[in-house]
Amino acid sequence: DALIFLPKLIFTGKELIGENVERITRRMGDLRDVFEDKAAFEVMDPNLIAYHVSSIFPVKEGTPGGLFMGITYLMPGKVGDEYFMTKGHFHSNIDRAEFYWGVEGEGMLILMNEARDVWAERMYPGSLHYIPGGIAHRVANVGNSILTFAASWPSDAGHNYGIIAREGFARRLKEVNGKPELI
Ligand code: PAN
Ligand code: ZN
Repeated sequence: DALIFLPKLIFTGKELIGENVERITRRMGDLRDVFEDKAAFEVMDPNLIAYHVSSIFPVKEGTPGGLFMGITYLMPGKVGDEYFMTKGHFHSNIDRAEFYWGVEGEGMLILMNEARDVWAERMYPGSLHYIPGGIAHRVANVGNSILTFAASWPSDAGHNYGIIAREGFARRLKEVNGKPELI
């Protein structure tokens, strides 16, 4: 827990904490739909932490024109031959874009358009990723240490997890001969 930095929001000269800053934790038990290997998943501790997200909300969710920012801390590990990864989502307002940038560790940003074409970008400290509107996004930790990345998205983007929970991504990132490969 000490590893997890909770940002402090400096907003027009005032320092705000509490209702404007939130930390959520996702455990293995929250990621039932994510992994393909159900047998490997079932033997894992459902309380094991997969990731934390510390988010900053300078304005109310849904406000047009504002921005949010969040820092995700994704643990290393695998379920079968798939790396620990985020749930992944389209934005509810599907045309809303987002920036992701790598802070520490090694990851792969997995992207899918509405036609279900899938591709991936390597994440590393200093990597910057522009995710256009209409693109579902998910991150896998392909290293042996915590993967930290930051994100900024419009305050009226919203999150649509349903499509990905039901249909997944059209390709899966797996470890093949010790290396990540989209299959
Ligand atoms: C990110 C993600 C964060 C966790 O802040 O919400 O990395 O991933 P899931 O939300 O898919 O579980 C973002 O994309 N915000 O829009
Ligand atoms: Zn997003």
